[in-house]
Amino acid sequence: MSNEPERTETICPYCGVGCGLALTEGDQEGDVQLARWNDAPVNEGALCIKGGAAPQVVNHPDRLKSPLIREDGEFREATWDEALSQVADELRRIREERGPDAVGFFASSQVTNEESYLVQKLARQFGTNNVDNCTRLCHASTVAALGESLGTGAMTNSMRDLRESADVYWIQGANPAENHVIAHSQYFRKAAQDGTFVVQVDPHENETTKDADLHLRLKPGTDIPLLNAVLATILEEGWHDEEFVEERTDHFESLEERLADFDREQAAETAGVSLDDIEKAAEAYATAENGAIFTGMGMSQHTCGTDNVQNLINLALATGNLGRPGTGVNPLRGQNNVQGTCDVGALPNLLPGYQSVADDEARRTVEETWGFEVPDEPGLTNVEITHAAGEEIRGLYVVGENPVMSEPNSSKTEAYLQEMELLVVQDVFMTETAELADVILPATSWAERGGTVTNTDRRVQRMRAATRVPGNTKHDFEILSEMGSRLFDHGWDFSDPEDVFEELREVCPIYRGVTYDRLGTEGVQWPCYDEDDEGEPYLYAESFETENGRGKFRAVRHQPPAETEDDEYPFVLSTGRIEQHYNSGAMSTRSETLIRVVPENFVEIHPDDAADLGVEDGQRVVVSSRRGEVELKADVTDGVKPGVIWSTPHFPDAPINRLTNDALDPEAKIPEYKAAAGKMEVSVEPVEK
Ligand SMILES: Nc1nc2c(c(=O)[nH]1)N[C@H]1C(S)=C(S)[C@@H](COP(=O)(O)OP(=O)(O)OC[C@H]3O[C@@H](n4cnc5c(=O)[nH]c(N)nc54)[C@H](O)[C@@H]3O)O[C@H]1N2
Ligand SMILES: Nc1nc2c(c(=O)[nH]1)N[C@H]1C(S)=C(S)[C@@H](COP(=O)(O)OP(=O)(O)OC[C@H]3O[C@@H](n4cnc5c(=O)[nH]c(N)nc54)[C@H](O)[C@@H]3O)O[C@H]1N2
Ligand code: SF4
Ligand SMILES: [Mo]
Repeated sequence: MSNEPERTETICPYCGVGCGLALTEGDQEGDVQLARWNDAPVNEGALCIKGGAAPQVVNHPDRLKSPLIREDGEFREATWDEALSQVADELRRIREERGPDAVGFFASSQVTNEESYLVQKLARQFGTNNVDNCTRLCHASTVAALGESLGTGAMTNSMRDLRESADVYWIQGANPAENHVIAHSQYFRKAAQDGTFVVQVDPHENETTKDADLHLRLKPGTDIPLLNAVLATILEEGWHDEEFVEERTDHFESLEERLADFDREQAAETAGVSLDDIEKAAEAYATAENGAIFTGMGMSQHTCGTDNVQNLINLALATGNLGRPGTGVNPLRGQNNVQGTCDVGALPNLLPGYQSVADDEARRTVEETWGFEVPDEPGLTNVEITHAAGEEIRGLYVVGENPVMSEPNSSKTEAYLQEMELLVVQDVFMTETAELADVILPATSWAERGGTVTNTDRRVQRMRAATRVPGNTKHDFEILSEMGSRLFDHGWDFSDPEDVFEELREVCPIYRGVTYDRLGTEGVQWPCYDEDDEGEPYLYAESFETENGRGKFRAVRHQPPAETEDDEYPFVLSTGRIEQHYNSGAMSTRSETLIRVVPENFVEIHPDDAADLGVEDGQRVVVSSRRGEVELKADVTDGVKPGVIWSTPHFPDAPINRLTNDALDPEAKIPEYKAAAGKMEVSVEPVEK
């Protein structure tokens, strides 16, 4: 290593696995090349195609290089002083005219803990709890259910113990082989090869299916009846763990009552899965020594998302599969720092460390450090903020999110954002959202700044700057500090990210024992309450983090999606991810490698349905819903269930969110991306292959 002094170890900017990689600076300023970091704690040098291609987007010609201000409908370059002053003046004007709750703030899961911490501090010092992040579109329902029933909205276990100690994996609505590629290849697939029995509950056939010993291909949106049939089987056979239920849980009777006389045949039929397979899956999980549950967007992104995840918690509690290595309920978190962005309080109802804004004592302790009063009413969520544009909400400050592409029913999102009196976008690229902004603040990218990020198994790790792309950009940390200093007379005098982290530790109990020095190369897994605390690879060994320390059952019942198929829109339209692209495509579609491998969006349809419609593989089709239409390439495959059509949110030139439904889960306010009613029609000539 000593002969490569310029090697900088940092963390991949894409997904929440948190793989370490190294960068070296190229001949030209701003260019970086990939180098291996073979003892990186999570991945030991292995990277997926996205991680390997990540350096390509650092010095991309599309990078924003100067602050921009909209004047007479056109953007013009501005100085930082002009741009920051304009934003601060407008924010103040809106607050004077309509109060602080007329402004919303979106924090980013693509920036560091320190930076998202500053976004939520900016919002709260401004006087509002209207601050949220992409987790609302992602695992909001999971965080809500886990928080309520177990106490903490995070993975209960870690990749390492899940690889070493689990006898059964129950993977429902998650596709780790494509979306958490290195967690899968380095940990979960190895376990499967060594004999861990894999149950997959997913309508779709995908890379994860290659490991599945049993694949329950349910109809989208029928997870509750399927799991109720699993639970009813377990209770009937006496496979539940009575001792665990008695000693560590409350409200088991709610489950017994709901499942007494439960019609399992009917539930299996609703789900479109054989009862025999359901019973086999129930037996495998309930009789295993250690069973681990994985959950993802297929569960969370429904109007019944919170209840979906609650039913998985019911399953783990009933069988005593919590509090040991190789067990638990494990949401694989999405973006590189979505876990951290939630941990540091960029949420409308929660302060740093998941303390409720309504909790007087928690508010008092943070107020002491911050020196200002925090509002005690939860704020609006991000989709609620967008939808209140021009009415309750007049200004929006977006850091590192692309809601025009990522929120549901996006033609409406675009129209709403145009109603804002002030739209500020702080990003690295001119995104579809930035196009609508009044002021654009150009940030440095992942390879150009330092700080900490927290991965899916709660591991806080350091990111480090390897280069600086030429141009007039600033770190998110600097932009936010300068904005804070313009708006407020105290609390924004930070010299560097570590300075911010020191303040974060004071107000965030689960991070209190973490210091930059302690992070070293291994990082630290929270909760870490003091400097002698080594952190926790798995949670709840002794008790849960609920008020009385006991886990909570809550029985749930089937609720169909908000919009179901009918004569006019006969398909279930579902959306999800592919290995080679990432979220709104802002970064991945700018990577030469990734766009070469998968150049455009597509829609999957089952061969029987394609034959009925006269659609051939590769043909251009128009897919539509009650909200809009998009032209796509048809991919005829039996990987998709009959009656379902499936596409991705990754491509700006074929934005599937024009079609998705903006109905929300009533509790977690997450949109139903996984089920809408759609139709398909043949469009123009077949495309060249
Ligand atoms: N390659 C890649 N990796 C990524 C991302 C990316 O864009 N690309 N994004 C990151 C982010 S932000 C996130 S949140 C994670 C998400 O990672 P995942 O949770 O794996 O995300 P999805 O692919 O959206 O959906 C997961 C699975 O849910 C299934 N599903 C759909 N509807 C239902 C249903 O009703 N019931 C059940 N049981 N299953 C259903 C889908 O078929 C799919 O296999 O990935 C992260 N990693
Ligand atoms: N149909 C459908 N829609 C979905 C989903 C789905 O499954 N189906 N999934 C949902 C989920 S799980 C998620 S998480 C959301 C994601 O939604 P978004 O968070 O809106 O999408 P991203 O593309 O990840 O946007 C990240 C933005 O951050 C910018 N960025 C990158 N690095 C930096 C940086 O260092 N500083 C700053 N300031 N900006 C930076 C990127 O350029 C990009 O514009 O999409 C949701 N939308
Ligand atoms: S698995 Fe995730 S963190 Fe690891 S290299 Fe791939 S995208 Fe990056
Ligand atoms: Mo996500």
